[in-house]
Amino acid sequence: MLLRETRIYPLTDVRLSGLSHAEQVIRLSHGGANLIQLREKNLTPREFFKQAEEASHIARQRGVRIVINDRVDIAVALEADGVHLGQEDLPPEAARRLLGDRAIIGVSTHTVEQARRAARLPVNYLAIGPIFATSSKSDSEPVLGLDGLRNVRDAIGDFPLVAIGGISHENALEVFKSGADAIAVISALLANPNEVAERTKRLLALL
Ligand code: TZP
Ligand code: MG
Repeated sequence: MLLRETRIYPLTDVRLSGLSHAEQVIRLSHGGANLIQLREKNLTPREFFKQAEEASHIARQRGVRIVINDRVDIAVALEADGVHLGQEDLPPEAARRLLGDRAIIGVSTHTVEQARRAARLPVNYLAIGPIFATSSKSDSEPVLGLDGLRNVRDAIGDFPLVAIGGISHENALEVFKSGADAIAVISALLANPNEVAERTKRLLALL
């Protein structure tokens, strides 16, 4: 199963970290991350493609899997391991046709109902969030809290579930206890570029 050996699922953020996608992959993988999502909301598609290409080469050398946020075209062009889709991105069925059976496809959900629906789609995991308040996503939906996370877990049985939004070293364990299989994180790992590997290592050691 996809998340069996993955507890933490870092997302890259060039603005917050001040680092290229490749440099973030290097530091996160030094800390022990084995599944990383390249997320880019500001660069041009061409610039993102170039950075994602470099990051993918490095990831491959290190045995790290790469999931591309939003851009199925870039995932196809790079033969990336997968793609992560929001509620307004390409439908997962279409992404599956483009990427094939072996690709990792994940989908963002924000309510129990969305999660229930997503669990019937051809996807490998659901992300649910934001669990807590976050400043890493400008248009984020209402927070679910740990109760909301538990409700989602109850609604989807053992479908692979990634929790996201405001997850830190302080609350990560609670998030797992409330039903997450893995946690997706940005600021807890990337807020200080000099501490990325160390924070990643420390987070993994807690879980
Ligand atoms: N989707 C829901 S919350 C979020 C995304 C991309 C941002 C998570 O960032 P952080 O810094 O870990 O709260
Ligand atoms: Mg999206």
